[in-house]
Amino acid sequence: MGDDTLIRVGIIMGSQSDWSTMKEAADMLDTLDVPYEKRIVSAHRTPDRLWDYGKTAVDRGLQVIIAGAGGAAHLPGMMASKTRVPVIGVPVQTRALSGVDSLYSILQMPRGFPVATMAIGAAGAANAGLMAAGILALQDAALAERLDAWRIALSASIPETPTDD
Ligand code: RP5
Repeated sequence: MGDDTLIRVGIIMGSQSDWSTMKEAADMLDTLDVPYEKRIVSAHRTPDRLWDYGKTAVDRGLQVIIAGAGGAAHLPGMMASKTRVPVIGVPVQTRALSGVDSLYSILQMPRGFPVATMAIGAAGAANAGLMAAGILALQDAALAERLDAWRIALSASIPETPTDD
């Protein structure tokens, strides 16, 4: 995408190791022709980067932030504490606790600083892309049409009867 493309979605993640999951969100946004940026922003390893990202998010025109992390997954919640841009949290699946640790870390926010928490893993990341598109589509008729078409195509792809194989 060109430098003059308006980026309204930020995809952030705690580690390079989260990318294989978070790529599902990016792929969904690509499918719906929604420009985005992607960054590694760790709540624990790069706290200053997290702070700067949250502090500048509104002024840079971001309208949705998709944040994925695993384990002690503080990134989505900390980002929600730093910016009023809506944060969609993706619990990355972990080896030790299968992502339930990530889920609880992201989901149980205190009153006042919400994170819209998706399912654990790849489905959650893909849904985060769809959720971000749905939010932007409220103010973007062309995107709304693309999202409607995507949803209709998905429904049409589901067979009415099961087969043996
Ligand atoms: C979290 O720790 C990241 O979000 C990642 O899911 C997890 C493991 O990170 P690495 O040790 O693979 O860098 O901060």
